[in-house]
Amino acid sequence: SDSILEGVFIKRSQQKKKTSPLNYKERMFVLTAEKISYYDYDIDKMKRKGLKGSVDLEKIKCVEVVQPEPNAPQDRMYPFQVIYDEGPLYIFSKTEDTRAEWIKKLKELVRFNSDLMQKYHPCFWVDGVWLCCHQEVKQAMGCKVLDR
Ligand code: 4IP
Ligand code: ZN
Repeated sequence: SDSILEGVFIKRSQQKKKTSPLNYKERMFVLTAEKISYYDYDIDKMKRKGLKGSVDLEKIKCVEVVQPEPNAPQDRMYPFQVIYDEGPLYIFSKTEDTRAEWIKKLKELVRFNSDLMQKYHPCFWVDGVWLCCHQEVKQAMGCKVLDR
């Protein structure tokens, strides 16, 4: 269906397997009423290439900002998280305005989802630990209450 928002962002690998690497890739993100998809992106041709992944909006439980990493590089200053059953998808915007626009639109689209989270983790999950609360289980209950 029609795209609502499109943008080029950096994403962190979701590390769906214990052996998955932690890396960052530039991807073209496309938001529709049904899902958020990300594609390989040809910078020179400014065109999207192959589909790399997608998340069905109905599976999303939370969309929030993330505290940037200490000493974050310039292109990873404005992270946000899309939480669904697989865990967090971390996306990095180059500007605060673009991040705010995406979060606002995503929240609108998922606001009637079942199982929206009451609590979330404001910091990253890195190397087997939540940097906010130091819990060592990826599925651990969030440590900060969401005020909706
Ligand atoms: C890949 O690393 C890419 O970062 C993938 O991102 C990512 O998939 C993989 O994580 C990770 O192993 P290599 O390219 O070095 O193999 P992309 O799909 O954007 O290329 P995700 O799930 O983040 O899309 P796992 O967890 O899927 O293995
Ligand atoms: Zn936490």
